[in-house]
Amino acid sequence: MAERFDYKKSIGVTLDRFIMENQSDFPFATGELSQLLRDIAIAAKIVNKEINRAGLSDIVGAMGSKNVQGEDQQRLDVIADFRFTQALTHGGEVCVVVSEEVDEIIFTGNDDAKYVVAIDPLDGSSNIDVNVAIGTIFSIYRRKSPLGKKPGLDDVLQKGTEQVAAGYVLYGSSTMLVYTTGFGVNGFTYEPSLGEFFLSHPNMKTPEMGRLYSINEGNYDDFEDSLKAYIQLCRDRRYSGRYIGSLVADFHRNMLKGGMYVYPATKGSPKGKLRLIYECNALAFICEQAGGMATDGKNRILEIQPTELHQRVPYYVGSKKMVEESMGT
Ligand code: AHM
Ligand code: MG
Repeated sequence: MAERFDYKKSIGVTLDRFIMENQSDFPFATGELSQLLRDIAIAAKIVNKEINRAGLSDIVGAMGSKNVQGEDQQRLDVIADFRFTQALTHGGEVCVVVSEEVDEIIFTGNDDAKYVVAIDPLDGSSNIDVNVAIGTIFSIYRRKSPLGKKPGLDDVLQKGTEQVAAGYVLYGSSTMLVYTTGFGVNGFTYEPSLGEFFLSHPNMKTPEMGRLYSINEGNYDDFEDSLKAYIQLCRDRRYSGRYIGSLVADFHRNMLKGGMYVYPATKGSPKGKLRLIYECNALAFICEQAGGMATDGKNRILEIQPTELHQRVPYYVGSKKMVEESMGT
């Protein structure tokens, strides 16, 4: 007799199902956060499609196709910004969006909505046009101002500890969406033929100690002496230097394999390069949830009170023991 199929065996958990099943993590949840996460996932699928077609854009452009804004061509980071802001505005759960791509706060007009989103729609600008992995980074906060009123800057300038969820999308050799709501970190891999993200990396944890260090060593001469000494220690220990120059990709690899990413203060950029609200807080939240650590070289990233939208901070993030060692603790 032919072997029977086991119909009870799971065929995989989709992102939508996972979000729905875990909604009960939030007492009194009304489903708005779940819907918001699903909106982000839909925009990510669209952006993923645009990125995959990017190499064809000249060819398609020559065939007369228009992009999202009716123009002949747009840079991918502008397209990504449009797609995410569009999804978050139409979704109805978000009262305010702030984007690394836009100078000012974006009011969605949904003044009854409870959530605020900070997003870097497409990070890794130097890699966008050269077919190297890039990413989207997002943080979700609960608004501070009363429902129904026009939201303001105070709704956005919240410490990272206030995040209710954060995540990133990595457009790499496969596309992944990784997020946390403060109950561990879960990663989903995109299956393009089905148009679905499937749970592939449940309950992600990062090794306590790693052997990878990711830093732009071209800036070495501008580093503080303590950081120079730590980099020298990494070299002495024959750790591997790995630097893509795409934060999400460097972060993701280090989280899985164990390692540390640093964008320090340099003489040219005394506050570092990366942005607290759009890039650092989300990945710090995820890293801590996975057992890692994130600091500005001295203080915990998540406890820094932002004072301006596009504020920069020095950034040390990754395996706990490496970050501690690099801070001399
Ligand atoms: P961006 O927001 O303009 O893309 O800059 C952020 C990126 C990070 O993804 C990356 O880690 C870093 O800048 C690389 O900077 P550098 O080229 O100075 O090493
Ligand atoms: Mg960026």
